[in-house]
Amino acid sequence: MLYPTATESRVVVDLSGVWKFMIDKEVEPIEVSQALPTNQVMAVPASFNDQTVIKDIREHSGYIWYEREFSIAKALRNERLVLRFGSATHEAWVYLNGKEITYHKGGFTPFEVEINDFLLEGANRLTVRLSNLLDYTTLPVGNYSEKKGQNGRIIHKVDENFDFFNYAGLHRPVKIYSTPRDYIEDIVIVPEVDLVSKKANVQISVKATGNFDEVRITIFDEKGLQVAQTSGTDVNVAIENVQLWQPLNAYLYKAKVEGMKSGESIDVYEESFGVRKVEVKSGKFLINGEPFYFKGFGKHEDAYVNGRGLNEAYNVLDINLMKQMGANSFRTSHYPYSEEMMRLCDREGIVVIDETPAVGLFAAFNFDVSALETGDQIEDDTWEKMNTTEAHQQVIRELIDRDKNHACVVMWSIANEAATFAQGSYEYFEPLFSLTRELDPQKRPCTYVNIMFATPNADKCTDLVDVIALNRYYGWYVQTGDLKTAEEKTRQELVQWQEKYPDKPIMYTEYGADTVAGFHSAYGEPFSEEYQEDYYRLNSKVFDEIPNFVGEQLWNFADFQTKFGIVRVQGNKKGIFTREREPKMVVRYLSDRWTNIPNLGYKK
Ligand code: BDP
Repeated sequence: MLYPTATESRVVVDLSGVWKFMIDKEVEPIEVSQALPTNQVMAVPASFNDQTVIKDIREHSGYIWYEREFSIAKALRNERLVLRFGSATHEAWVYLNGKEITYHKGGFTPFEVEINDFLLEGANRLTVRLSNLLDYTTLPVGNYSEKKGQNGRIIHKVDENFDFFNYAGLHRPVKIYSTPRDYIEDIVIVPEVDLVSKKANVQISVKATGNFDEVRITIFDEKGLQVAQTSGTDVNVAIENVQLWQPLNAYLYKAKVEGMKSGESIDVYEESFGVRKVEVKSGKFLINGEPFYFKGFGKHEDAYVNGRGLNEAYNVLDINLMKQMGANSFRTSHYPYSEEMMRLCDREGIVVIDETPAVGLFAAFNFDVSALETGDQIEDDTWEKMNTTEAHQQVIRELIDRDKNHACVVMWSIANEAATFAQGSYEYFEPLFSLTRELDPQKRPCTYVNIMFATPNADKCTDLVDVIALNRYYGWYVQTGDLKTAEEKTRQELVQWQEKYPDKPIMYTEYGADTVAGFHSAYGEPFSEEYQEDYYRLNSKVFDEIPNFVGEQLWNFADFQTKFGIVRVQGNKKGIFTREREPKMVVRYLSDRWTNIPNLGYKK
């Protein structure tokens, strides 16, 4: 699915701004033929939760309504007009002038609908009903329950089966874009490169809808100079002396795709792309033929006031903070991030592990991992209870459809901390990995992020992954405060993985310790800034001993909001930056380490 941009033939109308807003009390039905009966307002894009200072709204589980009016300029009336949501979290029913025009489930991927047939002259009323409910059929997974309140009103409850606040709303831009009636619907770009001759062969497939005499494709370099031109909907374009897209040294070409009629350009779309090669070979993760070392983070889309809503200034700042530290990558934990962020990463050369919203696929999820110390078997029936296959397939389709052309995306993460140690997990995941590999035109490596219970002996799904991606909390959830034993345990386990899977690269996708900014301890106690630094130092030491260890993405970039719980004080404090992006002490140590580790060739 193409990102909506203005071109010589297309106009984009941004519907961001202040919308009408209403919580659905479910006392009487809402009449979509009428304007929403509310004076409350809400900024879009943003989460609704932190904008009103009303507890009932902040914690509302159930249905909510948004509405605004817009008009379409006469000049655009004869164009094809498409209404597009960057995301609507988690389920959306969309009405235009009182008629339902589309529906979408899944809170982190875009969807769109043609609106010409529903438009009125003058003011048009756009109404959106959202649900933020999550259960065992949705991704993320929520523990859903309901009870009857006063007047028989249903009170919904979602207990997040994951460790971040269930922010919801119109999180990403809502736009109307125009195209001519005959238009370019999609573009798939697969660059292949011979690293020795520096010659690229770029396969470009165009899906054009309507009648064109010709589809013309022109490639431009970064200076705007024409590199190649050809015609067709399935073409191979050669680029000599190609400039590679490298980590932190991005180079983007532009493919200008034109639908032509009688020699005239009717529809134009411009898609940027980078040429780079990603491979997993003999325990290494290669980018452009050289071993890449991941330095970076698990993150969240999370900020004051905006919640999980798009915040481009934060995105730019976060990437600048990463670059200043010598980091080169992050994972979109635990859901697909905004398209704007993915485009920024392409531009900035930030390497991304692109994750689905499959989090919480572990029925017995809580923070008690004591079984790891006692060696007890944990009882788990996740794969009998979960009914997420359909949602999982859908989001894999939508994510690949959206992100397939991004140079920054080097790997797909199919899930975070699923019960891959439990009976039935292989049967659940095998078809999803096959689907991903089949759908991805660039055939990127795939992984899932492994939970601590899924030890080398217990895990049932490692055969499916190209890279072993581990979340480990030795010295935090286990061996709390005992970094000496934590170091031994870390080493012991990593050595086991290395021996059992000598051909698979291994990386950490999470490790961290809650740290209260400004809390110091002469004894290096847990929660202090000293402890956080000691914790990272010990991990680094072990990482450097393991030959196939190809990357460290710590948890988390910044402190973030979670649900309440006795192990959370105003959220998760494992950030190495606070939620305001002030550095904790450890940032100096990590910056020093990372600036001394090259992006390529650290572990030959
Ligand atoms: C892991 C999860 C992550 C949590 C983190 C933690 O993947 O979402 O926030 O641990 O406990 O279980 O801090």
